[in-house]
Amino acid sequence: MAKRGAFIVIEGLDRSGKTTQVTTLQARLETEGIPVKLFKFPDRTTAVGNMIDSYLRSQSELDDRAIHLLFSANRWELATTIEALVSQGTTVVCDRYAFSGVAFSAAKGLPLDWCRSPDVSLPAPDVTLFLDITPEKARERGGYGEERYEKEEMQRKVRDIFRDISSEFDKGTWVTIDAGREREDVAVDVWKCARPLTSGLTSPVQRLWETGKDK
Ligand code: Z5A
Ligand code: MG
Repeated sequence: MAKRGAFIVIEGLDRSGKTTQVTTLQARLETEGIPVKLFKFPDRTTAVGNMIDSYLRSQSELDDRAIHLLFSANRWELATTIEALVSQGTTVVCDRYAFSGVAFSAAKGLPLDWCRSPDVSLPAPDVTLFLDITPEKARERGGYGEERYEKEEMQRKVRDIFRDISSEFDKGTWVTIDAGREREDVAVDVWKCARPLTSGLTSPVQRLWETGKDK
């Protein structure tokens, strides 16, 4: 049976080092000769992504539900590409995904189930590596920037919701990594989790949240 690539998502709070770690993982996979493609959500380069970018930089206002649906649409517009790459044997590494979508919108007060629904049936990651960091540690990394949501109170709420989301997954598909350490130490843990998946998988890609609970 032909083997497919893995779908690996790195999630986490602001300044937890997601972009640093996806880049390091991509380089490591390339060194090992494993075909890899990186995605980042929001993907601000698409038409939908442009609207999201403008909202995040407070250059436009949108209803909370409208922006939530745009974040989801931004994933759906790339879902087929992700699935095709994975089925051709490429490992896809993704910087944020639907879990950020749910966590940030639910932190604004939207119901969790409503937040989840537009992302139901997206390709499900084979593993989600959640980079956990305290707001205090995150602040040490240069403080919060200018964008919407980059406020400590918001980040605390988001962290609590990520905890709730993680409890729905088993330990094999959701791994929490202490991201308050040195870059290299975090990268070692990321690699430990990613490596076993990169020798090729035979199981089909699952669909996110289709049964209500992911296992
Ligand atoms: N959002 C949403 O609401 N709904 C959705 O569906 C999605 C997203 C997908 C923009 O996301 C906002 O969109 C985000 C969630 C919301 N709002 N917030 N907050 P984004 O992904 O575009 O945000 P970003 O600015 O790229 O990521 P980030 O979270 O701020 O940073 P990061 O990628 O986690 O960290 P980093 O860029 O790798 O590192 C940050 C700094 O720390 C940098 O100077 C590094 O050199 C340094 N760093 C990294 N690792 C370490 C360690 N281990 N030690 C010390 N310093 C470190
Ligand atoms: Mg980033």
